[in-house]
Amino acid sequence: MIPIDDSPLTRDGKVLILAYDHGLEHGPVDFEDVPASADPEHVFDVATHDAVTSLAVQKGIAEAYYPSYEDDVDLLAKLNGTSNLWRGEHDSAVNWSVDYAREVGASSVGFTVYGGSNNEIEMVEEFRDAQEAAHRNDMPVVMWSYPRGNGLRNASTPDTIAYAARLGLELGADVAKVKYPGSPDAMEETVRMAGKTKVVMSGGSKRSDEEFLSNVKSVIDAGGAGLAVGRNVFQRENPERLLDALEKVIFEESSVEEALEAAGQTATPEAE
Ligand code: FBP
Repeated sequence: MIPIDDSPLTRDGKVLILAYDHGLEHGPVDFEDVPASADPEHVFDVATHDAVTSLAVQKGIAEAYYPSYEDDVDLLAKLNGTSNLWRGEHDSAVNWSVDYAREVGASSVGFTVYGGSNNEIEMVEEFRDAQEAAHRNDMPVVMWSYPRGNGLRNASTPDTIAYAARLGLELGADVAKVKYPGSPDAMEETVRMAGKTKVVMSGGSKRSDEEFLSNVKSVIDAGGAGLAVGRNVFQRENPERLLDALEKVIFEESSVEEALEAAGQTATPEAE
Protein backbone atom coordinates (compact mmCIF):
# COMPACT_ATOMS: atom_id res chain seq x y z
CA MET A 1 0.00 0.00 0.00
CA ILE A 2 1.46 3.39 -0.98
CA PRO A 3 1.57 5.97 1.84
CA ILE A 4 -1.72 7.85 1.84
CA ASP A 5 0.13 11.15 1.64
CA ASP A 6 1.39 10.07 -1.79
CA SER A 7 -2.11 9.32 -3.08
CA PRO A 8 -4.25 11.79 -5.01
CA LEU A 9 -6.82 11.69 -2.19
CA THR A 10 -4.53 14.02 -0.24
CA ARG A 11 -2.72 17.25 -0.91
CA ASP A 12 0.01 18.13 1.60
CA GLY A 13 -1.50 15.51 3.89
CA LYS A 14 -4.92 17.20 3.85
CA VAL A 15 -8.17 16.05 2.29
CA LEU A 16 -11.14 17.76 0.68
CA ILE A 17 -13.56 15.20 -0.69
CA LEU A 18 -16.55 16.53 -2.59
CA ALA A 19 -19.34 14.03 -1.89
CA TYR A 20 -22.10 13.64 -4.45
CA ASP A 21 -24.00 10.46 -3.60
CA HIS A 22 -26.99 12.38 -2.29
CA GLY A 23 -29.25 11.42 -5.19
CA LEU A 24 -29.10 7.91 -3.76
CA GLU A 25 -28.86 8.65 -0.03
CA HIS A 26 -31.40 11.48 0.19
CA GLY A 27 -33.08 11.72 -3.22
CA PRO A 28 -33.99 14.71 -5.41
CA VAL A 29 -34.90 16.87 -2.42
CA ASP A 30 -31.21 17.78 -2.00
CA PHE A 31 -31.18 19.36 -5.48
CA GLU A 32 -34.16 21.65 -4.93
CA ASP A 33 -32.20 24.70 -3.73
CA VAL A 34 -29.95 24.72 -6.78
CA PRO A 35 -31.69 22.80 -9.58
CA ALA A 36 -28.49 22.71 -11.66
CA SER A 37 -26.98 20.45 -8.98
CA ALA A 38 -29.18 17.57 -10.17
CA ASP A 39 -26.97 17.46 -13.26
CA PRO A 40 -23.83 15.45 -12.43
CA GLU A 41 -21.88 17.44 -15.04
CA HIS A 42 -22.46 20.56 -12.97
CA VAL A 43 -20.89 18.90 -9.91
CA PHE A 44 -18.06 17.31 -11.90
CA ASP A 45 -17.27 20.83 -13.15
CA VAL A 46 -17.24 22.09 -9.55
CA ALA A 47 -14.89 19.21 -8.64
CA THR A 48 -12.27 20.50 -11.06
CA HIS A 49 -11.56 23.27 -8.49
CA ASP A 50 -7.99 22.92 -7.15
CA ALA A 51 -9.25 22.66 -3.57
CA VAL A 52 -11.06 19.36 -4.27
CA THR A 53 -8.79 16.37 -3.82
CA SER A 54 -11.40 13.74 -4.87
CA LEU A 55 -15.01 13.46 -5.95
CA ALA A 56 -17.03 10.68 -4.27
CA VAL A 57 -19.83 9.22 -6.39
CA GLN A 58 -21.77 6.01 -6.80
CA LYS A 59 -21.21 3.56 -9.66
CA GLY A 60 -23.85 4.75 -12.13
CA ILE A 61 -22.63 8.34 -12.05
CA ALA A 62 -19.00 7.26 -12.32
CA GLU A 63 -19.71 5.06 -15.34
CA ALA A 64 -21.76 7.66 -17.14
CA TYR A 65 -19.78 10.84 -16.44
CA TYR A 66 -16.24 10.08 -15.31
CA PRO A 67 -14.87 9.29 -18.81
CA SER A 68 -15.20 13.01 -19.68
CA TYR A 69 -13.44 14.15 -16.50
CA GLU A 70 -10.71 11.62 -15.84
CA ASP A 71 -7.95 14.12 -16.66
CA ASP A 72 -9.32 16.79 -14.33
CA VAL A 73 -10.98 15.04 -11.39
CA ASP A 74 -9.75 12.32 -9.01
CA LEU A 75 -12.42 9.66 -8.46
CA LEU A 76 -13.36 8.12 -5.10
CA ALA A 77 -15.74 5.19 -5.57
CA LYS A 78 -18.41 5.16 -2.87
CA LEU A 79 -18.94 1.43 -2.84
CA ASN A 80 -22.07 1.08 -0.73
CA GLY A 81 -25.14 3.20 -0.24
CA THR A 82 -28.86 3.03 0.48
CA SER A 83 -31.83 5.12 -0.50
CA ASN A 84 -33.90 7.12 1.89
CA LEU A 85 -36.89 5.08 0.78
CA TRP A 86 -35.60 2.18 2.89
CA ARG A 87 -37.21 2.10 6.31
CA GLY A 88 -35.50 -0.91 7.92
CA GLU A 89 -32.65 -1.07 10.41
CA HIS A 90 -29.64 0.92 9.16
CA ASP A 91 -27.80 -0.93 6.44
CA SER A 92 -26.09 -0.14 3.14
CA ALA A 93 -26.03 -2.20 -0.06
CA VAL A 94 -22.64 -2.88 -1.66
CA ASN A 95 -23.22 -1.58 -5.18
CA TRP A 96 -19.86 -2.20 -6.85
CA SER A 97 -16.63 -4.05 -6.21
CA VAL A 98 -13.16 -2.60 -5.70
CA ASP A 99 -11.95 -4.26 -8.92
CA TYR A 100 -14.73 -2.73 -10.94
CA ALA A 101 -14.20 0.69 -9.32
CA ARG A 102 -10.56 0.52 -10.33
CA GLU A 103 -11.54 -0.34 -13.92
CA VAL A 104 -13.82 2.71 -14.00
CA GLY A 105 -10.86 4.84 -12.88
CA ALA A 106 -11.20 5.29 -9.12
CA SER A 107 -8.02 5.86 -7.12
CA SER A 108 -9.68 5.39 -3.72
CA VAL A 109 -12.84 3.90 -2.23
CA GLY A 110 -15.42 4.90 0.34
CA PHE A 111 -17.56 2.67 2.50
CA THR A 112 -20.27 3.41 5.06
CA VAL A 113 -20.23 1.49 8.34
CA TYR A 114 -23.15 2.00 10.70
CA GLY A 115 -21.56 0.97 13.99
CA GLY A 116 -24.27 0.04 16.49
CA SER A 117 -26.73 -1.06 13.83
CA ASN A 118 -28.16 -4.56 14.12
CA ASN A 119 -26.41 -5.03 10.77
CA GLU A 120 -23.00 -3.99 12.09
CA ILE A 121 -21.50 -7.49 11.88
CA GLU A 122 -22.36 -7.92 8.19
CA MET A 123 -21.35 -4.37 7.34
CA VAL A 124 -17.96 -4.79 8.99
CA GLU A 125 -17.42 -8.09 7.17
CA GLU A 126 -18.27 -6.38 3.88
CA PHE A 127 -15.91 -3.56 4.84
CA ARG A 128 -13.16 -6.16 5.45
CA ASP A 129 -13.46 -7.48 1.90
CA ALA A 130 -13.42 -3.99 0.41
CA GLN A 131 -10.57 -2.77 2.62
CA GLU A 132 -8.31 -5.72 1.78
CA ALA A 133 -9.05 -5.53 -1.96
CA ALA A 134 -8.45 -1.79 -1.96
CA HIS A 135 -5.14 -1.98 -0.11
CA ARG A 136 -3.94 -4.77 -2.40
CA ASN A 137 -4.55 -2.30 -5.24
CA ASP A 138 -2.88 0.67 -3.51
CA MET A 139 -6.23 2.40 -3.07
CA PRO A 140 -6.86 4.31 0.16
CA VAL A 141 -10.06 3.55 2.04
CA VAL A 142 -12.37 6.19 3.48
CA MET A 143 -14.84 4.95 6.09
CA TRP A 144 -18.07 6.93 6.39
CA SER A 145 -18.21 6.05 10.10
CA TYR A 146 -21.71 6.83 11.28
CA PRO A 147 -22.91 5.13 14.48
CA ARG A 148 -26.59 4.55 13.88
CA GLY A 149 -29.22 1.98 14.67
CA ASN A 150 -32.60 1.51 16.24
CA GLY A 151 -30.99 0.31 19.48
CA LEU A 152 -28.34 3.01 19.63
CA ARG A 153 -28.98 5.93 21.90
CA ASN A 154 -26.96 9.13 21.68
CA ALA A 155 -25.50 8.45 18.25
CA SER A 156 -24.10 11.96 18.05
CA THR A 157 -22.47 12.47 21.46
CA PRO A 158 -18.74 13.34 21.47
CA ASP A 159 -17.95 9.91 22.97
CA THR A 160 -19.79 8.09 20.23
CA ILE A 161 -18.14 10.15 17.51
CA ALA A 162 -14.69 9.50 19.02
CA TYR A 163 -15.64 5.81 19.02
CA ALA A 164 -16.63 6.09 15.35
CA ALA A 165 -13.20 7.51 14.53
CA ARG A 166 -11.58 4.68 16.50
CA LEU A 167 -13.55 2.12 14.49
CA GLY A 168 -11.82 3.55 11.43
CA LEU A 169 -8.39 2.90 12.94
CA GLU A 170 -9.27 -0.55 14.29
CA LEU A 171 -10.78 -1.75 11.02
CA GLY A 172 -8.08 -0.38 8.72
CA ALA A 173 -9.53 2.78 7.20
CA ASP A 174 -7.03 5.36 6.00
CA VAL A 175 -9.54 8.12 6.57
CA ALA A 176 -12.52 8.19 8.94
CA LYS A 177 -15.31 10.54 7.99
CA VAL A 178 -17.27 11.52 11.08
CA LYS A 179 -19.88 14.06 12.09
CA TYR A 180 -18.61 17.19 13.86
CA PRO A 181 -18.66 16.29 17.59
CA GLY A 182 -19.77 19.76 18.68
CA SER A 183 -16.67 21.47 20.08
CA PRO A 184 -12.94 21.91 19.38
CA ASP A 185 -12.03 19.81 22.46
CA ALA A 186 -14.25 16.96 21.36
CA MET A 187 -12.74 17.14 17.88
CA GLU A 188 -9.25 16.91 19.36
CA GLU A 189 -10.23 13.80 21.30
CA THR A 190 -11.79 12.30 18.16
CA VAL A 191 -8.56 12.87 16.24
CA ARG A 192 -6.52 11.39 19.12
CA MET A 193 -8.64 8.24 19.15
CA ALA A 194 -8.13 7.78 15.40
CA GLY A 195 -4.33 7.48 15.73
CA LYS A 196 -2.77 7.22 12.27
CA THR A 197 -6.15 7.21 10.57
CA LYS A 198 -6.90 10.67 9.23
CA VAL A 199 -10.13 12.25 10.42
CA VAL A 200 -12.33 14.35 8.17
CA MET A 201 -15.53 16.11 9.09
CA SER A 202 -18.76 15.28 7.35
CA GLY A 203 -20.28 18.46 5.95
CA GLY A 204 -23.89 18.10 7.09
CA SER A 205 -26.80 20.32 6.14
CA LYS A 206 -26.20 23.74 4.65
CA ARG A 207 -25.21 26.59 6.95
CA SER A 208 -23.78 30.08 6.52
CA ASP A 209 -20.30 30.43 5.03
CA GLU A 210 -19.02 31.76 8.30
CA GLU A 211 -20.46 29.02 10.50
CA PHE A 212 -19.33 26.32 8.13
CA LEU A 213 -15.80 27.66 7.77
CA SER A 214 -15.54 28.03 11.54
CA ASN A 215 -16.42 24.34 11.97
CA VAL A 216 -13.84 23.38 9.36
CA LYS A 217 -11.23 25.60 11.00
CA SER A 218 -11.75 23.88 14.35
CA VAL A 219 -11.29 20.49 12.66
CA ILE A 220 -7.95 21.63 11.20
CA ASP A 221 -6.86 23.22 14.50
CA ALA A 222 -7.67 19.94 16.28
CA GLY A 223 -5.35 18.01 13.94
CA GLY A 224 -8.06 16.80 11.58
CA ALA A 225 -7.18 16.29 7.92
CA GLY A 226 -10.06 18.18 6.38
CA LEU A 227 -13.49 17.61 5.07
CA ALA A 228 -15.84 15.49 3.04
CA VAL A 229 -18.61 17.81 1.98
CA GLY A 230 -21.63 17.70 -0.27
CA ARG A 231 -24.59 19.97 0.43
CA ASN A 232 -22.56 22.89 1.78
CA VAL A 233 -20.88 23.10 -1.62
CA PHE A 234 -23.39 22.03 -4.26
CA GLN A 235 -26.37 23.73 -2.60
CA ARG A 236 -24.67 27.10 -3.12
CA GLU A 237 -25.27 29.22 -6.20
CA ASN A 238 -21.56 29.96 -6.31
CA PRO A 239 -19.78 26.86 -4.97
CA GLU A 240 -16.42 28.02 -6.29
CA ARG A 241 -16.42 30.94 -3.88
CA LEU A 242 -16.80 28.66 -0.85
CA LEU A 243 -14.17 26.31 -2.28
CA ASP A 244 -11.76 29.26 -2.56
CA ALA A 245 -12.32 29.88 1.15
CA LEU A 246 -12.06 26.21 2.08
CA GLU A 247 -8.78 25.98 0.20
CA LYS A 248 -7.41 28.75 2.41
CA VAL A 249 -8.61 27.18 5.68
CA ILE A 250 -7.63 23.59 4.90
CA PHE A 251 -4.45 23.87 2.86
CA GLU A 252 -3.08 27.26 3.83
CA GLU A 253 -4.18 27.21 7.47
CA SER A 254 -5.70 30.68 7.08
CA SER A 255 -8.10 32.14 9.61
CA VAL A 256 -11.82 32.18 8.86
CA GLU A 257 -11.57 35.93 8.43
CA GLU A 258 -8.81 35.66 5.82
CA ALA A 259 -10.68 32.91 4.04
CA LEU A 260 -13.89 34.92 3.92
CA GLU A 261 -11.99 37.90 2.62
CA ALA A 262 -10.49 35.75 -0.10
CA ALA A 263 -14.01 34.69 -0.99
CA GLY A 264 -15.09 38.32 -1.12
CA GLN A 265 -16.93 38.48 2.19
CA THR A 266 -16.35 39.94 5.63
CA ALA A 267 -16.51 37.95 8.86
CA THR A 268 -18.48 39.15 11.84
CA PRO A 269 -16.23 39.65 14.92
CA GLU A 270 -17.23 36.38 16.62
CA ALA A 271 -16.10 34.23 13.64
CA GLU A 272 -12.66 33.56 15.14
P1 FBP B 1 -22.99 16.28 3.29
O1 FBP B 1 -21.79 17.17 3.36
O2 FBP B 1 -24.03 16.84 2.38
O3 FBP B 1 -23.51 15.96 4.67
O4 FBP B 1 -22.51 14.95 2.59
C1 FBP B 1 -21.75 13.98 3.25
C2 FBP B 1 -22.51 12.67 3.24
O5 FBP B 1 -21.84 11.68 3.97
C3 FBP B 1 -22.80 12.14 1.85
O6 FBP B 1 -21.77 11.37 1.33
C4 FBP B 1 -24.04 11.37 2.11
O7 FBP B 1 -24.87 11.31 1.00
C5 FBP B 1 -24.72 12.13 3.19
O8 FBP B 1 -23.74 12.87 3.86
C6 FBP B 1 -25.41 11.25 4.16
O9 FBP B 1 -26.01 12.08 5.11
P2 FBP B 1 -26.87 11.49 6.28
O10 FBP B 1 -26.73 10.01 6.25
O11 FBP B 1 -26.33 12.12 7.51
O12 FBP B 1 -28.24 11.93 5.99
